[in-house]
Amino acid sequence: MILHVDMDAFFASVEQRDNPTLKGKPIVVSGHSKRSVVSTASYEARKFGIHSAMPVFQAKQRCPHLIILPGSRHKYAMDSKRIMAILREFSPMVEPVSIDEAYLDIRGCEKLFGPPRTIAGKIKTAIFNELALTCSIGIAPVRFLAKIASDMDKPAGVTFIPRDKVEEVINTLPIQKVPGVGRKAMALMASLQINTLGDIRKFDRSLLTRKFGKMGSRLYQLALGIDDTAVETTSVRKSISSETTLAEDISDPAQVRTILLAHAQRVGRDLRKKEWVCRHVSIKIKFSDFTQITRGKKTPSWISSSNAVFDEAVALFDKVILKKKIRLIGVGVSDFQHKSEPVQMSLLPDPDENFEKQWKNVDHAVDSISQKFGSDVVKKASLNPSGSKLNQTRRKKMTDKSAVSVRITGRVQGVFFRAETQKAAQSIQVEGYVKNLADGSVQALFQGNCDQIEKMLAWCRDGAPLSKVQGVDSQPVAIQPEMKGFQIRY
Ligand code: TTP
Ligand code: MG
Repeated sequence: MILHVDMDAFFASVEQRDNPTLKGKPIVVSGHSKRSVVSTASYEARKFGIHSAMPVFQAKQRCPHLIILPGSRHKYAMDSKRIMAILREFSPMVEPVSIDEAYLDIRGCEKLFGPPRTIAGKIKTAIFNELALTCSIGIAPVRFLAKIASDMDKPAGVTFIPRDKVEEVINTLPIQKVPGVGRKAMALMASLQINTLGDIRKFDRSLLTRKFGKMGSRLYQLALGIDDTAVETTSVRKSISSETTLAEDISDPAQVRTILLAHAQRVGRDLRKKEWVCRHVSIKIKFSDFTQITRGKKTPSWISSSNAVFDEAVALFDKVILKKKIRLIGVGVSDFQHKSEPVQMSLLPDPDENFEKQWKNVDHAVDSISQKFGSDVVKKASLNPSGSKLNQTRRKKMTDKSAVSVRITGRVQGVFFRAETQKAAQSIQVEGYVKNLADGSVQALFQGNCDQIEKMLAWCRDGAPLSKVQGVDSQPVAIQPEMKGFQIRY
């Protein structure tokens, strides 16, 4: 069976979720100029006959109190990423086809998650719990019918077309609903009295091909319930990266190096987990004015040790002339191959070979400890230059106030996680904030005495009931004197 998942009024729903005062109101996402068209309309606006691609001035005429929002592609892309990640928890065969829709081949997943309708229900719940957004799902034995089905009961509906209902659906399906049948083809369809997909079967294939070209032959197949288009997954990852938006903008190169090291460790760990080696390292820096640069280089040999990634990243960073403060730092690797694949050996002896071997041993030890106890347990000494500041403070006095900046990765970007974190923080009585970062992780700042902070970190590691925490990295930061209570920031 194939599932087609399509988000409901995607851009508009994201806006309504992030600003509850927009809930239940007619809104559109679009530009404000005379020439702008609606990219999407909330279901409340659709009641006025407003739809995608309609000029905004016309939409305004239909609904004078229409709220027009500029939207943020970046924000929608982040939600889209999270949606696709949720879908991949249900099947390895996921094919995203646009920012808000994807096909899933659920063959073989039924033992794990139940029959198709149950899987669809679980997907809807997972997306809603994590992102507070609704979707509609179509289920059918072939791809094109799954897509058609997802549109049959919008919003928030699940439509199942079982095998024995396929013929009935085809016989009654208006031909214009078939993907690919545009306005031009429709005129010809009318002249041939083709009103439903089933009507196609009245004609032979060669006539359909003559009249409609390639599409004619495809329609002939579809009318017979045949659609060989498989769900294509592009499971090969092209890059691995790790980045953080900093709690405060920084300009101290030593601090930047510490952060580069943390990212190199994370990226290196991912590489080794997959048993890959890489040939390209890059860094990304976003400045306080939101301008961004990336710098990359091919490495002299295939690498997988965190230290080698770090060295390349630092070499790239050292060439950057810093004129502005930095708000985001990231490290990425790409150009992979499996570590067992033969590599072109250098003709000259590699002076770094022994060095790389030593680091492999260190990485191995760090990876196995991280796997057992979580990624924040072991860090290279240079990450904690003064031995953990948190530990020092604890040695001094457990009741001393301190603050830590925390990055939590995994399936954590959801309203629930933020709300649960706030609740936990309030009950443990730490001050601070929690917010989602654009890369899908969560950033928090906890401020309180050391045992309160430890409790809070332990809570994060265990995670909220509906989340899946993968890593909790904490770094001591300066105490924020103005902080009062614990807030959710957006
Ligand atoms: P759609 O899935 O076509 O529409 P939708 O999700 O807004 O509404 P529905 O409930 O009917 O599925 O498109 C997904 C997003 O793509 C949509 O929210 C905005 C964007 N989009 C455009 O930018 N321009 C367009 O012309 C269309 C159709 C969509
Ligand atoms: Mg949609």
